[in-house]
Amino acid sequence: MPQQPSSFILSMTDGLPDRFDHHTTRYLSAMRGQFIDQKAYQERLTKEDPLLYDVFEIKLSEMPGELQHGVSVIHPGKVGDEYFMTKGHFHLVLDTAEVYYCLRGDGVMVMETPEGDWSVEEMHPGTVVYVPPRWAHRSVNVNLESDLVLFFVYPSNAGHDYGSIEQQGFRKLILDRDGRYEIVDNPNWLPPDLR
Ligand code: PAN
Ligand code: ZN
Repeated sequence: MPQQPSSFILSMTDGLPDRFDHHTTRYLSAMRGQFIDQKAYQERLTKEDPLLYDVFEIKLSEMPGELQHGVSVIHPGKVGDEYFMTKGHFHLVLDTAEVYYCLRGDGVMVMETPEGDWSVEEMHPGTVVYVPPRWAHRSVNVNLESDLVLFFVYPSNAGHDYGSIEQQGFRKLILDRDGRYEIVDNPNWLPPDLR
């Protein structure tokens, strides 16, 4: 059934929506294999299983033409030198794009095409990031004191392919170096000819 017109409010103080239908939580335990420092990952996990991010979504039909939208909140922290981040994905319908609007905090959007082209866009409150069709995307919180809060919009029929980027890895890692973020080559990245 097509969607009825609707609205909700994003708080001007914390960026959180006053209404949502879906709340997804991703804990450290769900991020096995995502962080480069496996030892630090295991050590942390034996002590605790922190919440890395929340996603609040308004539930819509997946009919082409609808626009899925919501808010993701990536909490501050690191595993080894690597900042807390989302899993990241390609859209299953590869030719679908996404728009992100940063409401709070400081972060980067790490993006990559199936051919291995890459891009890293900085995000601060007010930044709009356009993720073009075909680009995998991952949000990284580079501020260790604050949540990174992002509003996003994408075609409802886009779907999520987590497997491809999980298998090949993102080409670039975002690591903390003396309190600043650095973009570093991922030694485990599989280039297109080796996949
Ligand atoms: C976002 C992401 C959200 C969480 O809604 O799904 O930020 O990231 P992961 O899905 O990679 O865990 C989006 O990009 N949707 O398409
Ligand atoms: Zn997406």
